[in-house]
Amino acid sequence: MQLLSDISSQLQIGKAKVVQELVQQALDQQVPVKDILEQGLLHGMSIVGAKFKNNEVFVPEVLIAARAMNKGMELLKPYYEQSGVESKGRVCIGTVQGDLHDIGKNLVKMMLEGKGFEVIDLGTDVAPETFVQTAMEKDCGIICLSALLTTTMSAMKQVVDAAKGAGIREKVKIMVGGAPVTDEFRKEIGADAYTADAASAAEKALELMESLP
Ligand code: B1M
Repeated sequence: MQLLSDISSQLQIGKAKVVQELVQQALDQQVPVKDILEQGLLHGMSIVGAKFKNNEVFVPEVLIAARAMNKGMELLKPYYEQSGVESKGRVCIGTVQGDLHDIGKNLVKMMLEGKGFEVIDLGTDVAPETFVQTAMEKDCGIICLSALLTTTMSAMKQVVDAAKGAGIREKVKIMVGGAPVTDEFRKEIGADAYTADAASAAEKALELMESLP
């Protein structure tokens, strides 16, 4: 569909305002929200990612594309929200220490909110102690961790260890995700769940919440 491919190509050149306008047009034309996200925004971002890898574009271009992606996502957010849904519980989410990538984390947050969770967003570059302290103070049933760099994945284990150290490991579930993360890695570090995408993360969170003591 031309409109979706326009969203993708305008995102790739970082035209945040145009992306927002096109997303709004697509919504007005009743294009399914899932298609706008996957065939428009995520498609554009994956092309930027491939070009970044091949040194065809650099950090500034990626940053402006990411800003356009986040702007587009803002308009989709209300469509994932459910009104009048009873709270499914509280979770905290963040990108681990040393890591500034937040698009995937924001998507997971949006999907969790869509399922009725109350989400505390700690942002990016979050210290292990901050996750644990927040979970304790705000009574979060799940800590959600995102990492996009192979060099920052190890910070996920630090969160698991910090939760053990604080004596809350039995009371809180820990979910991990992000492009370099795998289920094997999840097992290795002793986290409770791994999912490959944001929609499955929200589904998994519902299951985990039900299994809490
Ligand atoms: Co960065 N970067 N980046 N970057 N960047 C990657 C990740 C990289 C793969 C690009 C590449 O070289 N091929 C590479 C990592 C290589 C590696 O570690 N193996 C890389 C690098 C090297 C870097 C820098 C080191 C570059 C530099 O400075 N030389 C630097 C690091 C900065 C830092 O974090 N300390 C850097 C910087 C940046 C920008 C700031 C420019 C920008 C981030 C802007 C922002 O996020 N606001 C950026 C971007 C945008 C990317 C790429 C192009 C796109 C990432 C993205 O947003 N994808 C990325 C290349 C790529 O992925 N192809 C790349 C879309 C997003 C929806 O996907 O986050 O994977 P993702 O989320 C998915 C799933 O993973 C899952 O759900 C989402 C889908 O539904 N998911 C979860 C995510 N979290 C989850 C949590 C869950 C469950 C599922 O449960 C809790």
